[in-house]
Amino acid sequence: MQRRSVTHFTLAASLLLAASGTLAQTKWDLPAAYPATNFHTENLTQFAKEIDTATGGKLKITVHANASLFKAPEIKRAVQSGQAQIGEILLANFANESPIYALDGVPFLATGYGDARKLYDASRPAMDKLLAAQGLKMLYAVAWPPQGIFSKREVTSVADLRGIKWRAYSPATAKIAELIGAQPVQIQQAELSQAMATGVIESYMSSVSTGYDTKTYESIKNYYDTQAWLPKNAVLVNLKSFNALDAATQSAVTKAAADAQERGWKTSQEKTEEYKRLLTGKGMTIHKPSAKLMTDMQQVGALMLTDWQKASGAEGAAIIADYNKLRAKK
Ligand code: PCA
Repeated sequence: MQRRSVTHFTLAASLLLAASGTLAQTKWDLPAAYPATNFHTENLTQFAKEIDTATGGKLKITVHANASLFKAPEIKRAVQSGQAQIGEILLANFANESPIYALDGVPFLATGYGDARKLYDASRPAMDKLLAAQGLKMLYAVAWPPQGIFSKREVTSVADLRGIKWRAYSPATAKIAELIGAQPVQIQQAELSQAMATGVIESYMSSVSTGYDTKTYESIKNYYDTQAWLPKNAVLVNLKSFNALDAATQSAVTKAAADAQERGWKTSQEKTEEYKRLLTGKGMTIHKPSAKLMTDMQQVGALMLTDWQKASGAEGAAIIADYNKLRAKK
């Protein structure tokens, strides 16, 4: 008897608590790999804030910047396994899992923001299918600025890069090293400053944004603006965690994600010029690559595209066909 009344009381109390919303708060951890001041991370912080506001504090997302919670290559696995509910990854890092991710590292397929966006749109259905099969859902993706070459040495053709210590951040950037005869070393951005300071690397391909964030100008003075491709960061959520949210919270997340995506692409493009100015101010020379360097690099891109087409088969061909359709529209 005594026992039953306690049970009733507990039940009534929890119903009351649930009704007032105090039991309904959800907390998510969001591991990210880039510094808090990077434009992707700032965008994530705003995204989290907007969700907090829109849900009246029901969903709280904590952004863990600079690979402080998980290292860059571990973030995807952490979200898949539910160790983190949401996370930001660099799609190209997962090229070995599927050609759909590898597409994000193919040089000279899409070299400006307009084309990069079209390639993203064309790849999104295949990407969504792949992610769903892995228990994940993409909330949004944003391009990095175009990729160019940072080098200690002045470079007029890829022959000048032969034998050089080259930092790679993805399978594709390691493949480029292999094709040009450089020596690749896998280093994520969070460890890049130290690798340069200790002389572990003397060149790498990335964006002016990363060049600035990692103070590359302190050891490397040349940047060749090859505008080879624009890899993307993507914000992924664990499907179970997302499905556990009520409908109103889900739509608040989706809405904030759509806004973050538009804001992110715009900021990325606008900041490209600003980062060039900042790097120049710090003593870096932004070079227009020589015609020879460009044709050499384009050859590398053509080889990598052929490999990608072989690996991706009919699914890849459909993406490229959609991409070309979007480009023809103008
Ligand atoms: N910066 C990241 C990936 C692409 C980019 O522009 C990096 O260098 O690690």
